[in-house]
Amino acid sequence: MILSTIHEKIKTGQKLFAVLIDPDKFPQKNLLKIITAMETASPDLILVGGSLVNDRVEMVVDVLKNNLNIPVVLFPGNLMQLTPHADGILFISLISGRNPELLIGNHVASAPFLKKTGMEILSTGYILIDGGTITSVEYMSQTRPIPANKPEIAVATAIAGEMLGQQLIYLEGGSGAQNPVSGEIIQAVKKNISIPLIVGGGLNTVEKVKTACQSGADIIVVGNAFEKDLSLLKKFKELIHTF
Ligand code: 1GP
Repeated sequence: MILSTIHEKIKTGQKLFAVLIDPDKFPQKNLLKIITAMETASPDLILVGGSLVNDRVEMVVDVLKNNLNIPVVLFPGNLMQLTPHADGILFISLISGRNPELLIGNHVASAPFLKKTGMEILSTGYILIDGGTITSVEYMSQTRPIPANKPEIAVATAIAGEMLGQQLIYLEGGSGAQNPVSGEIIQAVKKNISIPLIVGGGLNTVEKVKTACQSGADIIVVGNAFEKDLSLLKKFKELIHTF
């Protein structure tokens, strides 16, 4: 079970490292390269998802599952990115936004299908924080992020997510964010929830990953940085596991 493994690792003081694969950005040739890099770095989780409709989601999930022994979890940007081949799904409700389709509509539409697949459902409160520029997730979701200088709103949103029964909180700066979620916000949210805290978006240097870890992130998600430099995978893994 993915969630129970997450809890066990956190209980023993570990942080987890999740690699995000966007099927749009990884043609097959790069996918094989990243698989080789993941064999060495061995992240704790692989997330698969992106902003657009992509006919390769299932192929990407299959290639990852056939070559690696790491849980593959869907992180779908839309309903067209669902495949029963994954081990689990971040069943994301965009709780920083007020777009009803992303709060409950898509969940209703996909629930019978997901139930039938038997995959693990990880109910996740997804909180978008302003990362300095308009990111794809902000534009595609048509929701406004929480201002970066309003940690109290991020905290209130995360508490509400936990009270609603969500199992994970994801603080998102947006893929390729100019500024990742600040240490101040991560710390404030972490202090106020008791469920695991995922942080991602714009974590592209050792320093930024370190800040997120030191501030209290339990799971670090990195995607974009590896598109430019695959050697970062091993560096980030070693760093995250020193905490
Ligand atoms: C995006 O949090 C993830 O949803 C990862 O962001 O691609 O900037 O690492 P990056």
